[in-house]
Amino acid sequence: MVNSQARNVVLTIAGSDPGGGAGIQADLKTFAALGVYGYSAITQVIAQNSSTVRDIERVSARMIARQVELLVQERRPDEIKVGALGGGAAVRSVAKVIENLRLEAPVVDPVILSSAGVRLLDRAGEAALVKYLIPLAKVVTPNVPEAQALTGIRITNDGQMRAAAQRLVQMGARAVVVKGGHRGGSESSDLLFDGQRMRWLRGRRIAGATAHGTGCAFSAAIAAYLARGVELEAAVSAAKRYVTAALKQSFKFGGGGSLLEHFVGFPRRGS
Ligand code: PXL
Repeated sequence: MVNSQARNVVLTIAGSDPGGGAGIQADLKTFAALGVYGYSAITQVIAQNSSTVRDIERVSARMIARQVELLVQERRPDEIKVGALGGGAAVRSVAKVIENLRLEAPVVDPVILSSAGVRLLDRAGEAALVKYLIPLAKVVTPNVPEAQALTGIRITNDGQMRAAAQRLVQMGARAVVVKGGHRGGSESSDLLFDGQRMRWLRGRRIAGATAHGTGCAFSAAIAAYLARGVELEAAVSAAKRYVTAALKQSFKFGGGGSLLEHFVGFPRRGS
């Protein structure tokens, strides 16, 4: 037995997807696949499978903070990823615990809607995200609908995507990746802005890929690469390559939605 300070530890603070395609479960698989140890604090328990969200029970703001506090007592995480939070009280609680314990600036995936169209953050939560959590973020990773909701900028072209990225940095994020996948078309290109430089991460849409939880895997992978000491731009590029590979290998159970293959390149049973 070794007392291993050498292990890289990433904490995810997010909702539970019992189907394992998104949320906490997707984050933990991503962390494992990328060689970092995963801590996880649950913000909401969601009854869902790969295609349907049926019911949501929020974990109290106090209980969210408690989970984080006890983990941090034992081992301070090298990086933190924040996903679906539910409401304003959870957002404030997460921002407060990060500030009070002087934790690493988080990778914030500003999840508002699930892929099934159900709200995973209410209106008060959106306002709290802008007020308390975006200003703490090391990088924030909205898709196009989230970037529109947070900035009020309508996005249908590259210029508007750049404007939204600039706005999110003005709102206090150190860096932002606006993910272009929801724009449709044959491309799926993302835009990284770190306050200095804009950089397009070009990608092609993968035909027929409908998996939910791509945003979860993407932000979790960014946090994992950062924990391994990779700098931001390289971490974001590597995360995009990881999600692309996981999407190419995605699969379905019966008639459900598709599920990412988080363990790309690992041996497995079944096809
Ligand atoms: O992909 C957004 C998302 C985030 N978090 C949880 C989810 C989903 C989508 O379904 O279930 C827990």
